Amino acid sequence: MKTLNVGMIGYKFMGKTHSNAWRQVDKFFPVSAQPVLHTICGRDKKGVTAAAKQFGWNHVETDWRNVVANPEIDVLDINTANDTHAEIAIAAAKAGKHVLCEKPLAMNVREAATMLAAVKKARVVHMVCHNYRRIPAIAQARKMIEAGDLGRIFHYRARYLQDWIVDPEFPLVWRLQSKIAGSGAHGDINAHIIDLGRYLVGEFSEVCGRLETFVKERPLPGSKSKKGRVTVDDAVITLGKFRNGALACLEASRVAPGRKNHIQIEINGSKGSLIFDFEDMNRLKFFSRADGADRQGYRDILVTEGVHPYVGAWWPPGHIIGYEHTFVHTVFDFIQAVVKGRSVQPTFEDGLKNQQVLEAVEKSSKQRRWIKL
Ligand code: SOE
Repeated sequence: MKTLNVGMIGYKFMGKTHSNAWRQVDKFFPVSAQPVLHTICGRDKKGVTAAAKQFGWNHVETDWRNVVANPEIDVLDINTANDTHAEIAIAAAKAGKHVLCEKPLAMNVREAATMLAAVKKARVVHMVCHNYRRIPAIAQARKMIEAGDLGRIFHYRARYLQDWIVDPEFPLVWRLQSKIAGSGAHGDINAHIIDLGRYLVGEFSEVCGRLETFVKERPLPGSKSKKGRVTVDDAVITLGKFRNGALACLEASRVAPGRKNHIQIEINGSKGSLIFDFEDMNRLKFFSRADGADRQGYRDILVTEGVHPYVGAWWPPGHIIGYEHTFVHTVFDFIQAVVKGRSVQPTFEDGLKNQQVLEAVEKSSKQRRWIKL
């Protein structure tokens, strides 16, 4: 197996989770095939140098263009703010690099389409980091749905709630500025449960939604007295219909006190139901109507057996894994795709489809009506 040199742009929160993943993924490969942490890039020399030391990157850059131009680098991992994804990914594709990009893929549908065209033209491997797909319990849920264990799907119910901006004094960071982030809770976390809906149930055919900004002004970063306008949503609700007829009900918020990173999913079908709760992410609850009437009830599947997706590479049964492993699985699948020359989902095409749903919900919110996809 060829050894790949990895370049990474961005070193803050997502950069940390990805750096950690690139380090830990060696567990999946023989020493000779382990990816090399070649270069990490960030605008602040001091910060990025410290990150390189901490995570074991060999080189440091402060201009992403130098990483893209470096012929030694095979794959690029983009963890920057949303408004730079397109420019970097397109340049990387043109330079023949395989690209893994954080979500949301782009600022809007037009940008996502341009990115998809660029990676297709360059024939490079492209993947969006919707890491929650790679929770073993979620991958197991998909296996069970595909196997028909739930029968015909009627409902996809998903909530993604956080509370980190509930304090009105929380500053106007980039994630709260539409010019940089595109949207708020919508693109940041609703995008994840939209992706999981597409992964587990299928394509959306229609949506209706409402975005809301409760805190309209916030202190500018570094200033107590000056305030700026919040230009993204704090929360969003979405109703939807899938092409296969199932109904969707989604809720995403960053102002839900007590909810730190709460993701709950319930899927109901003609034969049974599945429930997933991220705070108990090694478990899947399954109700089967095929069970005898005298013993019906939700059963707990502890998704830690060697037969479950991804779990074999980790610990013995019952030894649970966590959030960081979802990124390890993501970079593992990405590397496998690069080495084997095949594609890996979610591709930029999935990123584009996600963006189409996001945009349709925004349109629906503005126009107060259902929007067809
Ligand atoms: C911030 O809201 C954030 O880091 C998201 O950007 C991630 O995608 C999510 O996993 C956790 O929260």
